[in-house]
Amino acid sequence: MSDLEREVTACRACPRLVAWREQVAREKRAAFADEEYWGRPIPGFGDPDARVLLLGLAPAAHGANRTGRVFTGDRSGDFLFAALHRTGFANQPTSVSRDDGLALTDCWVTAAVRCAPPANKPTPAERDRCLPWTVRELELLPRVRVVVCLGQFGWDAALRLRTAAGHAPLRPKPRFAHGALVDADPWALLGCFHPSQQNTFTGRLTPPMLDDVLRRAGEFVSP
Ligand code: DU
Ligand code: SF4
Repeated sequence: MSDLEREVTACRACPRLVAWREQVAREKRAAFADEEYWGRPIPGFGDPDARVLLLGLAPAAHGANRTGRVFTGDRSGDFLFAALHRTGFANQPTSVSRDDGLALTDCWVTAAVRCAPPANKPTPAERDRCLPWTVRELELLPRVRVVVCLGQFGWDAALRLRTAAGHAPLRPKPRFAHGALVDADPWALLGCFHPSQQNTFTGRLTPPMLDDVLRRAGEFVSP
């Protein structure tokens, strides 16, 4: 575990989220009653040499908050890791626990808020409090050249991340859209609908659509 990982997983800065992540970890969901929940902040995961960064919203209560790995253990993650495998970024199509052998190549996955929020909705204060962790994470990922922003929240988080890291605001403010690509220094933004069930069950985001975005990210960094 890196120093940053050690520090972030000990963070207790947001009282509401600390209470929620720990309550969920105590009460559990019946299907996971035998499991020890992680119940702490979730560090990012992947290849430290990654040129592609995937930026999500926040851990799911019974997904990453249970397993301790970003996007791991829920349907959004199942959808995402299958796509990462099809497009060559992951060595296996599933991610089920912190020690399941998953390895990513040229890709790092993280979330803008690191603790599971009630109703998947962090407050603006919680969102802003967590941002410096991602700024520091980016400092440890010097090769990142494109950020795949999952949903409007991921897109806005990426814009905040830029300014928090000392880069000038982009004018006019780029608007989120699925497939929107905004090249900028030091990294581009690439918009993608979030692989949440409300998008994947309704067909708003299909596997080919997600594959296409991930392939474009790969082509962007290796033209
Ligand atoms: O709160 P806001 O004005 O929507 O800005 C959010 C975020 O987006 C801020 O960190 C700067 C960035 N941003 C930008 O890049 N370009 C703009 O024109 C306005 C805001
Ligand atoms: Fe700390 Fe982020 Fe969790 Fe808030 S959401 S307690 S800042 S890790």
